[in-house]
Amino acid sequence: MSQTVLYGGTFNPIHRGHLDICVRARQAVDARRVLLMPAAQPPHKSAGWLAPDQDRLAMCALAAREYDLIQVDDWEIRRGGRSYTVDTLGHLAAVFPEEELWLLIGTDMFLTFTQWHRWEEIGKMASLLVASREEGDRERLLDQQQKLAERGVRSRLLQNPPMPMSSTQIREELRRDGTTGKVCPQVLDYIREKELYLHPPEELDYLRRYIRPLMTDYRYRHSLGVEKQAVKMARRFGADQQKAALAGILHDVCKDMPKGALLQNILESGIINGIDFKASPQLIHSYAGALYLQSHMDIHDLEVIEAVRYHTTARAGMSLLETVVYLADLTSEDREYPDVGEMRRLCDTDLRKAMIHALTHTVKELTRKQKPICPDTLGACKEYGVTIPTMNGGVL
Ligand code: DGI
Ligand code: FE
Ligand code: FE
Repeated sequence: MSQTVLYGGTFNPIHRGHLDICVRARQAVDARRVLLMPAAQPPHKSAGWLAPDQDRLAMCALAAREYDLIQVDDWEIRRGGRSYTVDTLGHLAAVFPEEELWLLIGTDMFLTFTQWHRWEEIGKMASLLVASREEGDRERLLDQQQKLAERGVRSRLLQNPPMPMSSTQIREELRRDGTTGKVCPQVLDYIREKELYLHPPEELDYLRRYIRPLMTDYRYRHSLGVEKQAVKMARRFGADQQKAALAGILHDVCKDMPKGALLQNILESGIINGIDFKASPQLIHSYAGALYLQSHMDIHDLEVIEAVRYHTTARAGMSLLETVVYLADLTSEDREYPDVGEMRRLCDTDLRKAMIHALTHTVKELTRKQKPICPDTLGACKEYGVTIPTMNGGVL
């Protein structure tokens, strides 16, 4: 039987230490391949930037180019949400039925292995290969190895020198110095070309460049239009202009991303919103966008996050910023519909009338298309006294 090693992580970014461990793992078990499996974004807050999935994949591929044995696998990223190791191994067992599988993990993971989701099954599907981070933990590792062996989990400890680098430190170094020696040159080139990790999240000029490759030409133009309109309205009605710009640029950041993975993130985030996203897939991007700001972009300002979350549906009790972003989305310069002129005029003069006009139009459209109206939109309608027509022409 030949040997395959699975090495998962966020690889944010992949660095020389990761590659060194791959080589050692390969040597230790004479593996045919090491599979680098970048993890999808977990749907919760992160500290610092998490580079877009496609960039983390691309950096792994660039780093792996130098090594015949390393292959990059995008399975977890395509799937989205949190991937349990037991599922990933199940997938690999199906793809490589003839292979003996090894799971490459660090010390911390090894010491807490029995807290992992369905760890016994993991132990049946793969043996553990343990790379230690620090010196002096050998005894504890041997002890754990013994305990796990008694419970049927095989493991092997790598003889590796301590790994004196972490992706967190590398990101800090990049922000501070604009460079680092801890990633390979082709990865560094990529980071600098894409300006990953280099900017603080409130730098508007950078954010405009950041969203560009994540969306279509049309969506990009629209996003800049919404930014402009949101800032104009914020100035007029006394909302925070910086926050309006942020939310405006980013409100559709997830609009052109694959919906399956986005939905997976929403479902796992624990947000209860009473929306049937399968029936209303056009609502996914705003909820997913709010999560994305927190998980990828180091943005934790709740006002901005809520403005993104409710930009499609509105809700009862909207803040001024939420109202501005919701209306700016409907009146940016790229929008064309018969009474857009009237909507723009109301957005210049009277937010309340503008909301009534917008909600009336939305519920009419949704009713005509026989689409469900979500609870938040109903809440906003109730607050503004907008009646809901029913299919047969009456009101709800
Ligand atoms: O993302 P944009 O195209 O810029 O605009 P948006 O985020 O406002 O999305 C507009 C879509 O969302 C449009 O197709 C109408 C739909 N929508 C808004 N409120 C509701 C809704 N769809 C359903 N099913 N239920 C709602 O309450
Ligand atoms: Fe939108
Ligand atoms: Fe939009």
